[in-house]
Amino acid sequence: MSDEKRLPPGQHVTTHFPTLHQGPIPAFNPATWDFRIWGAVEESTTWTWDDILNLPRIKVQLDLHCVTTWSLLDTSWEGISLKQLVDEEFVKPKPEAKFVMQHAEYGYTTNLPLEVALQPNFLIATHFNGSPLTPEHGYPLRAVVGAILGSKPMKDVYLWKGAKWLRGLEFLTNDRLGFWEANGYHNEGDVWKEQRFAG
Ligand SMILES: Nc1nc2c(c(=O)[nH]1)N[C@H]1C(S)=C(S)[C@@H](COP(=O)(O)O)O[C@H]1N2
Ligand SMILES: [Mo]
Repeated sequence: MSDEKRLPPGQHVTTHFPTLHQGPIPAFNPATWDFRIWGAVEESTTWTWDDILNLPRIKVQLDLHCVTTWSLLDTSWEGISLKQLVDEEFVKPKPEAKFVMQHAEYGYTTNLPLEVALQPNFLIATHFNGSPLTPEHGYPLRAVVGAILGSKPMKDVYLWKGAKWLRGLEFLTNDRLGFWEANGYHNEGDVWKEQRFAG
């Protein structure tokens, strides 16, 4: 596929990986860090960092599209697939669970339909391009969402819908707005429809 076709409307290719976030970069202490799963699930769970390291892992290649118009192509990620966690019953959403809220350090949140978070282009990542995440890109754990080159059609959303310094997932029966979604960004954020800002 030509780069042109890979590039959603209004985007341009960048070759470095910019960093974008509100507030400071949090410190990581594996002794106190935890990861919570709660809300519309059969059992709430709290995982330690060791528990996270023992979950099944996959690799995925993504084109990242930031709402501020840069796109970074062919990025390699390694981490945990939410779909796999659900399929293998590490996480059991209730039938009425329809949305997922990502909760990160310092209160950053972002919401997605559960069906999007279960796609192969959504990953709970520990590694970027073969190395552990750097602090500014979300170490130790972040969600990342992008486009998979040549995949079957699926929803591709802007990168703000992947929370860095992720600390938990809350399953929701009704949609709620995350940080940017409540501050003027589009709730769906489809990169091909250029859903940058709320109407
Ligand atoms: N915790 C947290 N995650 C966040 C943000 C943030 O402010 N805090 N910013 C989002 C936005 S707007 C973007 S574009 C991406 C940027 O990821 P990067 O800094 O790794 O490029 O992180 C997203 N995840
Ligand atoms: Mo962003």
